[in-house]
Amino acid sequence: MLRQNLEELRGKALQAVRDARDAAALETIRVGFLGKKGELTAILKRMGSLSPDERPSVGAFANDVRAAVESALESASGRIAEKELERRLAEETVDVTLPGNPFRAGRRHPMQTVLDDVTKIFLGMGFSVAEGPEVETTYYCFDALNHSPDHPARDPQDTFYFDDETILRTQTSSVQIRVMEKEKPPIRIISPGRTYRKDEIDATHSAHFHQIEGLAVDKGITMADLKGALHTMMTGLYGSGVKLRFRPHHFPYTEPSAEVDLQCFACQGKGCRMCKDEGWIEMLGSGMVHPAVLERCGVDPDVYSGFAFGVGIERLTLMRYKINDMRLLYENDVRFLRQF
Ligand code: 2NL
Repeated sequence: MLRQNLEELRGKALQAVRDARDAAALETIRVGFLGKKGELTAILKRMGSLSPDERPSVGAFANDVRAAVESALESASGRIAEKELERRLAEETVDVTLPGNPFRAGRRHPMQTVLDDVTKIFLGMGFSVAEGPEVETTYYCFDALNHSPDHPARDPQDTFYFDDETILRTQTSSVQIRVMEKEKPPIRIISPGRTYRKDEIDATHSAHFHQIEGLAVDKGITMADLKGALHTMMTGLYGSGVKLRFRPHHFPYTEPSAEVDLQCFACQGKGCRMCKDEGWIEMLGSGMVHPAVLERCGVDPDVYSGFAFGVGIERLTLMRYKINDMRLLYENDVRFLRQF
């Protein structure tokens, strides 16, 4: 009777294993037949009703049945895993011969190229790069730079104010003031960065632009050092033939002050449309650091002197690549940027 039950159980279990299609179905079969509350256990519980001489052979047969079902489950599980793998391989095949998705590489912005070049040129002359905050106090932008209390640059019409003494910096001189306050000469730094002015936007103006200022303070610095440094910069950017002209000017923070013109590369100074018949193109402002500025930063003007300059990166870039509208530098149209 029990033997017959066991044979039926084996037949049912093996058939179920053959019909199983996935791992979950196999697990259900295992639990249903071999588990603690499974059919085999239920049959074994009835072994007590057998006579002692029947028990060993039925017990052995029960073990055979368990082993047969277990081995069937095991090989079925291998078969199902293999099928699953085959299915996934077929379904997830990658055709490595298909062309890839085209990847559009970007380009270094021409202003970044110019900044990198200028930086390299000045690093070569022993300068280092100093950076500072774009949100500045009126002290670092105006007072420390010797601007009189009624200087027009302080006008809220021209400068972005947050409150009476907090503004967006109008030039990166503020960075250099901070360095002079903290460090003792010799000082040789350039400070590149964003600057802000309330300008109407057109081909040559923007409300934010990029500047590089340079500062050298040491014993015995003269205007000859300024000329040499600027000549080295312009030669590095525009080639060995460049001619510079220093024209007297006025800034509150330098004395003497000079604006620096580059001889027009389009007409070699003869006068053309590019230079508006001037023969020269205005490039930057410069001068010898005003003694009052040195003094306010704790640098003794009787011992030290310094030169400084400020130049727009936009201007340098437009000239270098012969671009006629500054707005092109801000639009980030890749068709434009790809040319450089
Ligand atoms: C321009 C050109 C200039 C400076 C910037 C400077 C910085 C310190 C002291 C003295 Cl800490 N000068 N920078 C000098 C001359 C010109 O910028 O066109 N500015 C309106």
